[in-house]
Amino acid sequence: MLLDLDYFFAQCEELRNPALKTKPVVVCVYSGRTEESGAVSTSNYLAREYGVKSGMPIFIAKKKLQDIDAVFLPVDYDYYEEMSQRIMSLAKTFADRFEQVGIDEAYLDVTERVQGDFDEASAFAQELKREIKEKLGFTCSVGVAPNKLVAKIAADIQKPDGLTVIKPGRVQSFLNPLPVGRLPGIGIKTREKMQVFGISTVEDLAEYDVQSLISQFGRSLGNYFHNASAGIDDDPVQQKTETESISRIATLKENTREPSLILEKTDSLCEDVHSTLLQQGFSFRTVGIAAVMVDMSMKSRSKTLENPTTDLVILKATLKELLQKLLEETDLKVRRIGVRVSSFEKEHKKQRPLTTYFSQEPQKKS
Ligand code: DCP
Ligand code: CA
Ligand code: CA
Repeated sequence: MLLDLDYFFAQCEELRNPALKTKPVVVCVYSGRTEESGAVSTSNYLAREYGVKSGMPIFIAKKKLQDIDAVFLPVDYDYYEEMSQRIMSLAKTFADRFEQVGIDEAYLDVTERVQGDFDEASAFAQELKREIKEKLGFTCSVGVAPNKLVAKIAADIQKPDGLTVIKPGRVQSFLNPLPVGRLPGIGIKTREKMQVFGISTVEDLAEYDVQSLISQFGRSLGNYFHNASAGIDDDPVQQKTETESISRIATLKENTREPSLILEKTDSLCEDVHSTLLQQGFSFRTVGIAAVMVDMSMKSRSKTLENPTTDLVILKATLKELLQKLLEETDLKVRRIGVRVSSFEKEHKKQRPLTTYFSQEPQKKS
């Protein structure tokens, strides 16, 4: 399931002041240069009826709502964050695995709970929506589907307060008529390019030869577009752990660009990070390198692996690859070097939340 809260910032505002509910409400990020400069963060659905949209300059929104009893409010992120946390903690109790993506959105893997039954999943989604509404006062839209990609698209189909369930056998017929721009990762530029090849709907994309897509967009994007058009996505719902990253940084014996000297250090940092990982029962997916150069400037690089791993050999090899790329970007010598792993998943269940280590010196081993 993908859960997305409706007109989130504006709904937060309505909740704290119910009198707003009958008026167009526009939440604004004022840039402070002039009284009206800045952009619309979001608006309630009443304001949207007048053509107000996220990202629109405030003065245009004001023009659209001229002579109308509309309310313009500045963003209050702290308050929205607090509301988000309450809703997400409740939603989390509905999932086998829960992955929040952004302030008002989360994926819930409920496969085990509903034993793979989509009718049951549908009832379960209704129950989730009802609880969020009754306990916290918010409406949301939910998409239920065999994977994250389709669930996300489904959630966007019916808003606000929607529920869209796409059973496995209906994925292709659901996607076919949609404009390609509904697929995540297809923005205006890609859309225009595809238009030239006569691709405007997902069906057009699905029928387009994959090799031609690859030659136009490169292997990885070409394959992604091809799979996405068939509703194929095997990205798992990834439950984030409390610790977000583990990192170690150390000063080199001398300033150098010699890879073998730097790798000696990163290898020992990797070993250190790795043993902490094992103690905490995490596997990682993202590996990063950071270097402080002789002029004290910072350079960093990171890579996200296809699958989570706990393998020290992979960690070291990825670091080596990243170091190479990093050195290609500069002529300066390296002064300090750091290793970071993140995007954790729990390997075993019985872990407690533990400390986060940011930029600590490695402890000397005696
Ligand atoms: N947001 C923003 N600027 C944007 C887009 C979004 O500040 N250009 C903020 C305000 C939104 C929140 O992020 O309330 C969530 O974004 P959504 O895209 O989910 O939009 P809404 O929740 O506002 O509306 P919808 O009902 O369409 O989901
Ligand atoms: Ca939303
Ligand atoms: Ca959203």
